[in-house]
Amino acid sequence: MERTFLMIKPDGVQRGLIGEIVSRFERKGLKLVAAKFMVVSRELAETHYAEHEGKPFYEPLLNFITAGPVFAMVWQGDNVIALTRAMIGKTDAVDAMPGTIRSDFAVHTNLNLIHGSDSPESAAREIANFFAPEQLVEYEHTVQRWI
Ligand code: IDP
Repeated sequence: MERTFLMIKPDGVQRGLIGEIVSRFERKGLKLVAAKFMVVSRELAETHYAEHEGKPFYEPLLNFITAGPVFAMVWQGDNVIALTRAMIGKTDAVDAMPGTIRSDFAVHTNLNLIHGSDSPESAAREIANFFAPEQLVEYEHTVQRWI
């Protein structure tokens, strides 16, 4: 069973979209494993976005992700990484398919509401950056056999 790290960014929190976005993943049948409402420190932002260091949007991206609270989550399910990336949509809202989170609610590339891990390796790294192992809750998701 695969896990992914999803984070509603400060724009999603400020726009009151936590419930809407979480609801989409719940209705999909994915299993919530951990969640945390928090402000990302500069240090954590640098770690999380290390792959973008040196790019023109790097500094604005750090300023944005630390500008207000985020809603960090871990979700679990078969193919959860590919499924949630598909539900989130392309980075630029202009290219995102209608029905995706970014197409439905975002306008700009830099204010694109949500982060989702793009591979099992980045998911493992990002989950470990944001959550201690004991914060991942183990429980039976009783509807799983119907999904
Ligand atoms: P993703 O979030 O769709 O996986 P990445 O390429 O990993 O996209 O980029 C991480 C984040 O950096 C994006 O979600 C977006 O907020 C920001 N970003 C990426 N490319 C640009 C850009 O060209 N201009 C401004 N911000 C960007």
